[in-house]
Amino acid sequence: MSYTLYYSPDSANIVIRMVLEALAVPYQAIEVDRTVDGQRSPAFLTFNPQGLLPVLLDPSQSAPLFETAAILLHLADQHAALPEPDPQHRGTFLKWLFFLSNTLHADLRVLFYSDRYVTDAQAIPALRQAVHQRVLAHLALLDAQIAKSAGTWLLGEKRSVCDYYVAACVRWVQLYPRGDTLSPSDIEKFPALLGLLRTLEAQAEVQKAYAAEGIEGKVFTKPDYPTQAVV
Ligand SMILES: N[C@@H](CCC(=O)N[C@@H](CS)C(=O)NCC(=O)O)C(=O)O
Repeated sequence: MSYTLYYSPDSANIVIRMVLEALAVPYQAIEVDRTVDGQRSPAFLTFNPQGLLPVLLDPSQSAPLFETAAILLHLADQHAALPEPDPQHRGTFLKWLFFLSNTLHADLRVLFYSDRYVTDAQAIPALRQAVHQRVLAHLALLDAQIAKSAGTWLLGEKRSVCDYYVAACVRWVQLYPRGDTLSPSDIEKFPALLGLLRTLEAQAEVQKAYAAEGIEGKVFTKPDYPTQAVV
């Protein structure tokens, strides 16, 4: 059995790719261009009617998977890993995964696609300023949770799909939208979160996943743009 991941460099697919690498499961990756010929093509819309990346094909499933958190939850469950099943801590896993998806990541989309959230482009700088404050508040919550839960991973001693998701979000908010981002010094205000990012960016699966999308170096704490255009 082999998964198929549809991707564009540094898009949300990178979270799934890191997890596939961490699980050491076979997968093929198919690049999709970010235009009407790619992501908005009739063929791609049959995979995800929203026209968004990522999409994962799992031969065991009746339909393609979309939505980053849904794919992460599916992979964690299918492989009984990241985190290993633990009924007592299932609720903690779910609540942070959903927080990342419907609060942090959703706010990042307002930053990246601001023109879709205003009727007057002049409103964009103020909107982004407000969303940056929200994102900083979200990062403070995550920092406190990491510090509380033994200081390494979001859920405590066990690494989970949530850690890869957090790290990618923190990377993106330092890079996108170009010219209007948080800076590494903003992230340094959150020592436990910074520790997680440093630990994670040194992991082989993370370096392998990013290298496959043309991205190298300290991908979370000193992020740089991929060689190809994104977002
Ligand atoms: N809620 C979606 C958001 C995914 C998302 O924002 N994907 C971006 C790439 S990082 C995308 O496809 N953007 C194109 C668009 O919004 O038109 C998820 O969690 O998968």
